[in-house]
Amino acid sequence: MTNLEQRVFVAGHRGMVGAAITRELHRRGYGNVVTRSREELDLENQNQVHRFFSTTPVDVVYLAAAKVGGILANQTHPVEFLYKNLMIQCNVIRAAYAAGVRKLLFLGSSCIYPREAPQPIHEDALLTGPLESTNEPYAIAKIAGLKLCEAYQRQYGARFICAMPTNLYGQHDNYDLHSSHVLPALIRKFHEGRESGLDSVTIWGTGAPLREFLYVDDLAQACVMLMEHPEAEGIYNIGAGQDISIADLAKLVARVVGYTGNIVYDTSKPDGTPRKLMDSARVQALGWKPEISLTHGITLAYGHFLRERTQHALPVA
Ligand code: GFB
Repeated sequence: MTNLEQRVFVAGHRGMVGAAITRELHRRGYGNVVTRSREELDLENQNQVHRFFSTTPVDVVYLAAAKVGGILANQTHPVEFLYKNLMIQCNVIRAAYAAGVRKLLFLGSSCIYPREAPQPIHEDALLTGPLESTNEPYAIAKIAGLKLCEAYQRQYGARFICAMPTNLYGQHDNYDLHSSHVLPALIRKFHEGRESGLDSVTIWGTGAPLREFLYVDDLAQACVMLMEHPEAEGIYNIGAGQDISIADLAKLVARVVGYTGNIVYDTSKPDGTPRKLMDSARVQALGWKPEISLTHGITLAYGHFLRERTQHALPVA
């Protein structure tokens, strides 16, 4: 069977990452991509997940379904970030293996690495020190998922590999200011600041933390490449290779959006980890590299924001 003939299940196809992977699969000519909405299949429900895999032929799984959110959502809903992610990944990984799936990609996050990990962060830094407290429950769930994949590989020889992306943004991002990540939040805040003629827009923390941002379509290309590559195994960091301070990011987003007022810092909000730049040499050695620059990516994301805003009125902040 060729790659393009494989029956591919993308779990979480309505989320930003799952949607980008689904687009990338279609772009490459995959003809048998299986998706299920949350209403059709509740991935937190073990019985439903087992029934799905025992009745639906699947060769390959992309596990992009997850409870995700920005720094404040992580801090205020630790139960959901820990519990939901553990349930989804345990159900999908176990049922997929039981049904004969031998190739799976598990999506994690750069926050699995220790807060003080040497920069750029290599895959070997995993479990070498304490985690950042604002997202520890989410990180622990993702580390558990990664270890479950490693265990299936070690015990049963399954090709369950793990992609650990840096901070992502792009089409179908979450623009709800209570739960979003920084980049979509800045797009929305500066857009609304410009529209309303505000003198100042408030952003969180000190502006000093450094973050690395990758456009989600670049991630999707890396994911499909990893699943097609005959030698890919283990954990792969997937990042853009450069970081930027939140203060400089804010200036860049304001410029793309056309906001010219002041930027004010609310230092009662958390900064989170001081820096998390990833070493992505492992995935690059297999032939992947990011193609979308930060400025171009923000321009693309702003275009999607404007379209998504017109199509489905965004909730008021
Ligand atoms: O993207 P973000 O929420 O998450 O925040 P993390 C990154 C930085 O941007 C923090 C600052 O220093 C925030 O204080 N920031 C400034 C803002 N203004 C805003 C704003 O309006 N909204 C938001 N959200 N941030 C997340 C983890 O960490 O990264 C997740 O909590 C996940 O678990 C994700 O790993 C990739 O980068 O700090």
